[in-house]
Amino acid sequence: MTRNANSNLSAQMAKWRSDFPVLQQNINGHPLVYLDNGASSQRPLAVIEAERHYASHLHSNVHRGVHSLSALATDAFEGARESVRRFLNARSTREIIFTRGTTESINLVAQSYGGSQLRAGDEILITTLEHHSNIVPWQMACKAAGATLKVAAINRRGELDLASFKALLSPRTRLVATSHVSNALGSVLPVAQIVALAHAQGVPVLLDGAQAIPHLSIDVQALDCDFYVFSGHKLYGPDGIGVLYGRESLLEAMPPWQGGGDMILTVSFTETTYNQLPYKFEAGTPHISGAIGLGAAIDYVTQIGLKNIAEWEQHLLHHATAQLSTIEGLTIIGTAEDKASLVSFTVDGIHPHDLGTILDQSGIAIRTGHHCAMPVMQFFGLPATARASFAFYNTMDEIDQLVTAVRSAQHLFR
Ligand code: 7TS
Repeated sequence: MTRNANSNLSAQMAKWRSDFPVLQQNINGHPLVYLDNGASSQRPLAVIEAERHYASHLHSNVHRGVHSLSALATDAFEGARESVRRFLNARSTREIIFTRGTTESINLVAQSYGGSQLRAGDEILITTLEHHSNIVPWQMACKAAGATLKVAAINRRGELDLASFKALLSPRTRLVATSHVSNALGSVLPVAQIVALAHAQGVPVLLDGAQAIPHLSIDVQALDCDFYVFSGHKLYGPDGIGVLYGRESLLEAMPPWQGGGDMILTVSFTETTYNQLPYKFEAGTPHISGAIGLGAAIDYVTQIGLKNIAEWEQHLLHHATAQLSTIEGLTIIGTAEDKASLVSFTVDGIHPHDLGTILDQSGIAIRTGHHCAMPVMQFFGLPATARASFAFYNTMDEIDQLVTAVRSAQHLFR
C-alpha cells in the first residue's frame, strides 16, 4: 500500500470510529484502547438507534397479530432476515435461521442433523483449531449415537495440515465441521479446499464463521458450504442474536430441534405438523430487536465495505506483528501465512493474566486465557496466551500504545 492510500484509509476509518460511543471514554483514567474485538466488537450508533427505534415505535410480537404494530414488527424482523440473506448471498431467506449465536447454531445442527443422521461407527471430522463451541456439541452428538469424533492436525504455524485432514476423511465421515478463522491464532483455514475434498466424498461441511464474518466477505454459494454460522455481537451487532445458514435441501430433511410456538402449522394431542422453513427451527418468540440490530450492523458494515475493512485490518495486523516482534522475550503464537487481524502472544516471565491486568491499568483491553480453545493451547504446550484482536476502528497509534505498555510491564517484572 502506498503511503497516500494508507493515510486515506486511515482517515476514512477514523471517521467511522466516531460512530462508536463506547470508544469515546476513559477507562482507568486513560482513553480506552479496545483490542478485544475477537470476543465482542462494539456497536455503532446506527445499531443502537435501530434497536431503540424498534423498542420505541415498533415493538410487538411477530408473525401473529392482525394489528398494525405486529405487521410493522414482522416487516422489520423479516427485513433483517433479507439483509442477512443478501450479506451471505444465500439463495433464499428459507435458508436463514435466527439463533442466539454461533454456539446455538452449532448445537442446532449437531442435535438435529447429527441426531437424525449419526449411527454407531460413524465419524464427525473437526480440526485441532476449534473453539469449544465447535467441539463439545459434536462430542455430545457422537456420544449419543456411538459415533467417533476425528480431529485433523495443525502445524507449528497454526495452519491446518491438509494431509492429515485428507487422511481422516473416510467413508464413515458424516459431517466436517471447521472454523473459517481460528479465534486463538487468527489462522484463516483453506475452506474452499476443505469443502471440495469433503464434497468429493459426499460429506456436508459446516463452517464456523464467528471470527470470519467481521473480516471477510462471505458468499455461501461460492464457498459451496452446507452450513455457515456466526454471532451478531462479533459483527458490531447485538448479543443474543446469531445466524445459521443451511442449504435448503438439508434443512428440509432435518427434524425440528426445539418444539413450541411459531415452529408448528397445526397441533393436536395426537399429532403436530411443522411449519415451513425457516420457522421450523425458530420455536418461541425470537430476539426481534436483536435481529433488527443485526440487520442494521450488516447495513453499516456494507456501507464501509468489507474490502476496505479487510485492507485496513491487514495493515494493523502487519504493524502489530512487526512491532511486537521487536520485543525481546515476546513470542507470537500462530504465524499462519493467511491470518485475520489478531495476534496471540506470550511474554517470558509474565503470566498472560498478569499482563492483561497491567495493560488494563492503562486502559488497554486485551483478552487473556485459553480463548475457549484448550486443545490449541495444549498443542503449543501453553496454559494461556495474551490476544490483541483488531477491528477497522483501531488505529496504528493504539497498537503503538500496546507495544509500549507491554515493554513497561516487562520493566515491572524485572
Ligand atoms: N466459534 C468461534 C471461532 C469463536 O471465536 C467463538 C467465540 C464462538 C464460536 C462462540 O461464539 P458465541 O457468540 O456463541 O459465544 N469466541 C470468543 C473469543 O474468542 N473470545 O470470546 C469469545
